[in-house]
Amino acid sequence: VLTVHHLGISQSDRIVWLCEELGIPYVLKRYDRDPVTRMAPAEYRALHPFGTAPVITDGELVLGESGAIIEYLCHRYGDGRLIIKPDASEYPSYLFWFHFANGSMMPSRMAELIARSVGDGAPKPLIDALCERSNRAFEMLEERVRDHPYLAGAQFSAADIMMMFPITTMREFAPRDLTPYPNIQRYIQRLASRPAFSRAMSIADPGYSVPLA
Ligand SMILES: N[C@@H](CCC(=O)N[C@@H](CS)C(=O)NCC(=O)O)C(=O)O
Repeated sequence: VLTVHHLGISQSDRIVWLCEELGIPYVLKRYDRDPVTRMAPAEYRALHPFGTAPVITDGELVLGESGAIIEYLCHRYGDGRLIIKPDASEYPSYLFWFHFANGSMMPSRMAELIARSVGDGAPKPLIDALCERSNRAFEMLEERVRDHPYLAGAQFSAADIMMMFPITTMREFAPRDLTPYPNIQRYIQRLASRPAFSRAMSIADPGYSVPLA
């Protein structure tokens, strides 16, 4: 049986959302973060050598990394739905944004978080450069969703599932005022209005409301 190991208020909510979108049966196992460090508890770490969320288990298989899990589930259990096919004109955009979410956007958000938390302990030009990277990511996204409802274009895809966390829940850790980004605000509302999204969030983190606005 497919088990989604969900660390509370984390990137693993993507996997619950994906399963709800695709109607894939799964068992949810929820773990709370360590109350002091906010890191994954020992029980979660023991699941996978890297020990970060998300992790799924499927029979003998233990798989980590959001992007890998999403591709695995879409292909193995979802008939390739939510993946844009290589012959589609939107394929390169789909690939770019799917990978940009975790390959560049999340690292830039993490760098911003660290730069801001070390404060005076780091040279200001370095802090500015790190924050500027994150600014660029938001500006690019703002531009992309100006005329496209979804990252791949007209069609909702796995790239949108990858992108939601860095622009919503991640703002709890690395604050970001969305006032300068009206298109991103509309994009977030568009994704959040999907029934599978609200269902997934109430299953994954009952009582928590994802910062949308
Ligand atoms: N690129 C990884 C990032 C995983 C990651 O950093 N997850 C965080 C949750 S948002 C985590 O597990 N933090 C707790 C810890 O590191 O102990 C993925 O998408 O799977």
